[in-house]
Amino acid sequence: MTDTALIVIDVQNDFCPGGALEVAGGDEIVPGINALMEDFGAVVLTQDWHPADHSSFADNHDGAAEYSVIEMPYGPQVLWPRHCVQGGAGAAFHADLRRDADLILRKGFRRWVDSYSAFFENDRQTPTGLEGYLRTRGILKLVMAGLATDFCVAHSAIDAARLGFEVEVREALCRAIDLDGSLARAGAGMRAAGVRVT
Ligand code: VGL
Ligand code: ZN
Repeated sequence: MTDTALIVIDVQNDFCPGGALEVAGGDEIVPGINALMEDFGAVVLTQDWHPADHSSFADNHDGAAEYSVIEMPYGPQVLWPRHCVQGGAGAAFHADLRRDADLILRKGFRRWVDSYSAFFENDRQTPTGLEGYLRTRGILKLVMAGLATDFCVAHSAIDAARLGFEVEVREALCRAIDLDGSLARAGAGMRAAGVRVT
């Protein structure tokens, strides 16, 4: 499968049980993802990577509640608990995740814009560079797994499908946050974009 890349989304300590933004069962997907890494022409790990003053953190907005939604210039933005701070233990990959990937792509490092997708920041316009990397490697198809299904996985999958990649999301190797129906919306959005959810 030299034309197919595995994209492993945000399998980091803060998204695993005990982390700052823990996703139920987030650690359970690690062995399956490790086993999957054998079969691909390229393996990419993404890493949510925020500066301490990042605008997606509720505690950087006076009096704002965690999980409330504010209007940013680029649209609505959930205010998250502080998570995946650059260089911190929470931003590190789960200890058992294989690191022998071809590329580690960091995202969410600009203070004023969050980045759920591995391809574009939340303004939907600023590219991360991943598209160019994959195309110059001859990649046409993507398989995705990781955390969280309804945020970073779904946004990455939908953007990739829009860019013309053939995209499959391995649902059993993802876990969701499920905030106010976000998982159902993400599933519908992925299917509408032509993503195969298997
Ligand atoms: C994520 C919320 C905030 C994710 C990242 O990886 O799905 N969710 N930052
Ligand atoms: Zn984040």
